Amino acid sequence: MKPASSLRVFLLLLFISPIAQSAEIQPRIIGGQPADNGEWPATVGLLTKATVDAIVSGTAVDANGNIIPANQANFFAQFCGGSLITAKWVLTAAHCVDNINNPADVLALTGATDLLVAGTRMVVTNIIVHPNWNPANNDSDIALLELAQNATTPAQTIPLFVADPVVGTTATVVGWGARNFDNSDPLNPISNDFPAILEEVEVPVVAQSTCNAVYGGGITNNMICAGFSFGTKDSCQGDSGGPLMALQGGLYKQIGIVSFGSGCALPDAYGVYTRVDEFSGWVTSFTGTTGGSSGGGDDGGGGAISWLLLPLSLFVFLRRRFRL
Ligand code: 4AZ
Repeated sequence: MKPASSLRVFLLLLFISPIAQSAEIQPRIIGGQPADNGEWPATVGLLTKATVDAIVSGTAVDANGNIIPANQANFFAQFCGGSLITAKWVLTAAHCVDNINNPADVLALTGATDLLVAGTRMVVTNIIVHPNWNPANNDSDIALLELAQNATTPAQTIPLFVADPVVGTTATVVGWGARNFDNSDPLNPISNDFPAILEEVEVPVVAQSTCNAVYGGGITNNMICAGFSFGTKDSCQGDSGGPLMALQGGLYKQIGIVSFGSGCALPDAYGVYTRVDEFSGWVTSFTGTTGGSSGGGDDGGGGAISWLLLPLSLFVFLRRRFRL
């Protein structure tokens, strides 16, 4: 549940050392793989602005006293995920932003797949945490961030599911979160293996009763679980706030928001997500839409980028479909 940015300080050492280069063969995130460039264009990275500023201004040094290059700012500042549901509104988890008093302290990175290469850092003007967010049981783990400007190409919006997804639906979760979880080291289960390139993994939607059986009845109607009884594929720390998505009518729509879990990718402990269709009324009250290219409100820009990206989406879809 804790943002991962502090762990990245340790990662820094690994990242710059020659050992880190040979560690490139490390297993990919909890059962996933790197996304193709531009494959999940609605995905947002939440950045700690102070970290970005320090690195960009050339005043941040690593443990050896070397100045951290500016192109690593997004990588070290990223602490959570999110998704663009209109060009102006980012959906994320309440637990990602409930401790941020000033929206100016966070930036929303749009249009990025590789944190070291591209993306646009957007100013956040407003953080709206759901009034029913309950950190004690993780209920209503949902928040909206308003951007100062509309996100533009190559960023794209994603619509929300407005009805419960069918159990067994194959869903994809993406994020820049931890790629390893080592339960044999309970004091330090999260390795410092964070990717620069967005990772993706497919997990099936799990029945509420199945999930409640392993979480002792703690799964509310505002939550949805995904994963395998035997674990192996999951979201993890740093992925929080990011989208769980599935195809509906040939379009990817968002089912859930990465929220919590008992560890990551462990047997009998599914990933738990905020069930976004329970919040369509709340979302619409701010954004005027449940996202994507339809609807009103601030969505004009979102629609425009969606149309512009149609050929790219088609290309990516065909590549994925036929493994070109
Ligand atoms: C976390 O700590 C976290 N396996 C996020 C997702 C999951 C577990 C932990 C799901 O932010």
